[in-house]
Amino acid sequence: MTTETAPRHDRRAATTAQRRAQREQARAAARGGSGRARQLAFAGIVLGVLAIGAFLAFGDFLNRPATASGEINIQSSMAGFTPAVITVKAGSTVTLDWWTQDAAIHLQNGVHTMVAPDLGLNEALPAESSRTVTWTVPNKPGTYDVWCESCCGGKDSPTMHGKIVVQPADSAGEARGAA
Ligand SMILES: [Cu+2]
Repeated sequence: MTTETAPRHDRRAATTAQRRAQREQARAAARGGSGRARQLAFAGIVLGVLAIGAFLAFGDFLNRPATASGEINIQSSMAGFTPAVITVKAGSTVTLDWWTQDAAIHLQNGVHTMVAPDLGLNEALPAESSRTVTWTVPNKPGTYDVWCESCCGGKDSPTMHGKIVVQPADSAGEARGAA
């Protein structure tokens, strides 16, 4: 009799120990799981930071050429050129997206013009129209007057005057970067 109770007690003790071990294992597995979740969360944060950094770097890269080359939208009206100041890079080829809503009756010869003799610009824009002017900027850094000769008082009118800033060929990006 006593020989049988002892093993039964041992078995019960063994079962209790097994259950305890299983619980420990389960707990360890749960800890391991949350550890992996933390690692994933950390990796996600790292990727997010990298993505934001890349976006900022790329966004800045996109902004740079917009001021100095490529396509520039310009409106002519009785109020003048909008924008009144454009900035371009010496030696670059620029597309001027030039448009007006003014009717022919208001315009001498039915056109606005864009004249900047020092920069090789002498273009006409018919009333209520748009056109593109492909212009290769001379390699002459500086600030130049541009005006409309056909109306609004011509060259002597302060209204129909704009400025074209020609930046040295390779300084624009650095200047922006330093600012
Ligand atoms: Cu004009």
